[in-house]
Amino acid sequence: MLPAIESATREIRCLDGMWRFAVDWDNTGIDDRLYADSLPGNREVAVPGSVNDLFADEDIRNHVGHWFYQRDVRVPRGWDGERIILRFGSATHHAVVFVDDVEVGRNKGGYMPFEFDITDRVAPGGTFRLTVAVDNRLDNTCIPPGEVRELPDGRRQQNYLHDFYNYSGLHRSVLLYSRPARHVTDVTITTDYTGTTGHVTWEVAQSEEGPVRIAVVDKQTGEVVARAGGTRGTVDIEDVTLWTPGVGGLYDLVVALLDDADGPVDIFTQHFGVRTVRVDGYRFLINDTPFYFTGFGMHEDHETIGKAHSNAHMVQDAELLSWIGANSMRTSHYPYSEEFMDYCDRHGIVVIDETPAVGLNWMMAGGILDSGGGETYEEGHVDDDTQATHKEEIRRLVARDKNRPSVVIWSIANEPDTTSPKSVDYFRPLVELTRECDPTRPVGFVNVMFAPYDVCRITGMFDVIMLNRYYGWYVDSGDLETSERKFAEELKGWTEKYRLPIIITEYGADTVAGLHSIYDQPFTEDYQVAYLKMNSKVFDECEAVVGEQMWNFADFQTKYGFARVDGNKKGAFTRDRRPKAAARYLRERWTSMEAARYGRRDHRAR
Ligand code: BDP
Repeated sequence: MLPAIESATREIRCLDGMWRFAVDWDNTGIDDRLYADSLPGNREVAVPGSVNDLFADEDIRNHVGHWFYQRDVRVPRGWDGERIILRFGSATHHAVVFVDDVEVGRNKGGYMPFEFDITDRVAPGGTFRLTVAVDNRLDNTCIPPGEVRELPDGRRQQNYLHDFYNYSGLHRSVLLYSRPARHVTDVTITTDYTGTTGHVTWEVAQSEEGPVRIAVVDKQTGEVVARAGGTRGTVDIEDVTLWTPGVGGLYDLVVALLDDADGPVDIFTQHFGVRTVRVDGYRFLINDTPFYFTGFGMHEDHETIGKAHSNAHMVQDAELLSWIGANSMRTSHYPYSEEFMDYCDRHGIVVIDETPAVGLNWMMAGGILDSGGGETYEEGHVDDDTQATHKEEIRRLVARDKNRPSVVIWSIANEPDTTSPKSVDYFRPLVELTRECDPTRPVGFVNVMFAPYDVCRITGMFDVIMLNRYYGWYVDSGDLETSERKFAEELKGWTEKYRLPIIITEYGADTVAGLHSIYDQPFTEDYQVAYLKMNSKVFDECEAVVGEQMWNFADFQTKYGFARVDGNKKGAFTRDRRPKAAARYLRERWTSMEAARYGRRDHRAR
C-alpha cells in the first residue's frame, strides 16, 4: 500500500487528537448499533495511543473484545470532485469502521495500514460521524495467534504465546486524504549500480490507463537527475550517491499521470535509495561492502502510550541507537510505524523487517508462556487459517516496505516451532511467496534456541541464519564458562552445516537497573555486562557471525508471569530510556569495532 502523501494533487487532514470512547463490555456493540449515535458515557481517549494504560480501571485494562472510538469529522470544502480516503496507520488488532450509520470496511491484523474510499458517503464542506470498533482478540486465524479462554466464573481471558503485552487501540495516525479519480495505485522501484552510475528500474500502476511521466530528484540538492516516460523502465543516474548505512542518501521518484494535453492529473512522490544487498558465502554485503550488524531487537513500547507511535519517542530512540553505536535494528516482532521506517530510510539505519508472526510455537510455550503445550501445527493451533493470514501479512509487509532502502532482510517469523516435520509444509509456501513478492532481498526467519542446527528442519530454505540464544540466561543460568563453550560449539555446527552468514538476533539477560553485586549474580547490572562480554567473545571467534542485535534495546511491558517483574528487563536502557551499565559496555564495543566501521553513524558529527 502506498503511503499517504501531500502533492499538488493530494491533500491530507490528520484526525489525531481526542476521540470519544466506550468499552463494549459484552461485545454486542456492533449488533446494538452503538455507532448510530454518540457513544454512551463521557470517556475520552487519545489517538494515537494504546487504551490499556490510560484508565485507572483494571476492568478496562483487561477487557477482551471491542473498544469503540468515535469523533466528528469535517471534510474540507475544496475536495469537491476528488476521491476521499480514510486511512489508518494501524488498529491493533482488528477494526470495523463506520461512517455515520454505515459500515465502510473491516481490517484484520494489528500492524498494517488500511484505507477505505468513502467519497460516496460524505460531502465536501460537510461533517460525518466516524466510529471505529477496535478488537483486541487473537485466535488461531490471527498473526500473531492466540486464544480467548472462557473462565468458569464467566470472565474472558486473552491467552497469547508472545512475550510482550497485548496493547490495543488506534496506535498510529488516522488520516483523511484526497486524491484524483485517476490516480497512482502502486510504485515499485528496484536499484543497482555499475561504477558511479546508478540504475533505477521503476514500475507504476494506475487506477485507469493513461500517459505517465517520471522524474528522479536528488533529495539533497533538489536537482532533477533523470526523466523518462511510460509505466515502467530503467533510468541511469550519473555520479550516483549510494544509500549508505549510517548516512542515508535518498532520491525521489516523482510520478506524474498526465491527461491528453500533458496536464498533470495525479502527482505522487516515492522516496528510494540506490543500493544493493547480497549474500556471498559468510558475508552480508550492502553495496558490495561487508556489513556487520550492531544494534537491537526493539519494541514499540513506552509508558502511558503503550504501542502507539510518537515522534518524540522515535527521535529519542533513534538518537540513543546512534549514541550507542548501533547501525541496525530488527522490528521485533511486528512491522513498525511508517514514520519509524521513513526515519530509518533518511538516517541510514539498517532494518531487519519482521512480520507479526510470533508465538507459532506451542511446544516451547508449553512451559514458558502458558499455552498448555501440544503439537504446534494442528487444527486450532497453527493451521491452514493461520497460514492464510500469515501469507497475507507477508504480502502486505512487502507491499508497504518494498521501496525502503533501509530494509535489507525480510524476517518472516520469530521463533516458530521448526522441530516438527509439519513446519516444512507450513513454511515452504511462505518462503516462496516472499521471494515472489520481492526477489531482491534475502529472506530469513528467527530461530529459537530449542531448534539447533541438527534439529531445525527449515533453515535450508533461507538466505541467512538468524539465531536467538540465551546461554547463561535461560540455560546454564549464571555459569558463563559453560555457556561460552556450549555457544561456541553450537555456532561451529551452524557454520559448518550451512555456510551462510549468521546474525545473532537475540541474546540478553534480565537486569534490574541499580542492582549490583561483586559476584556474577543474574539480574544485576554487573552480570548483564559479564554476560554480554562472554557473548561478544563467542561472536568474535566465529567467522560466520555478521551481526549482533542484543535483546532488548529497552525494558518493555509484558503480560504477568513469574519470570516477569513489571515486564521484561533485558533492556540496555530502562523503559524510560536511562542507560544501564550494559549500554556503556555496548557503546564502547560498537563504536570501536573494526568490523562494524561500515555503517557506523558518527554521533557527534551528524
Ligand atoms: C525470545 C523472544 C522474545 C522474548 C525473549 C525473552 O523472541 O520475544 O522477549 O525471548 O525471553 O524467546 O526475553
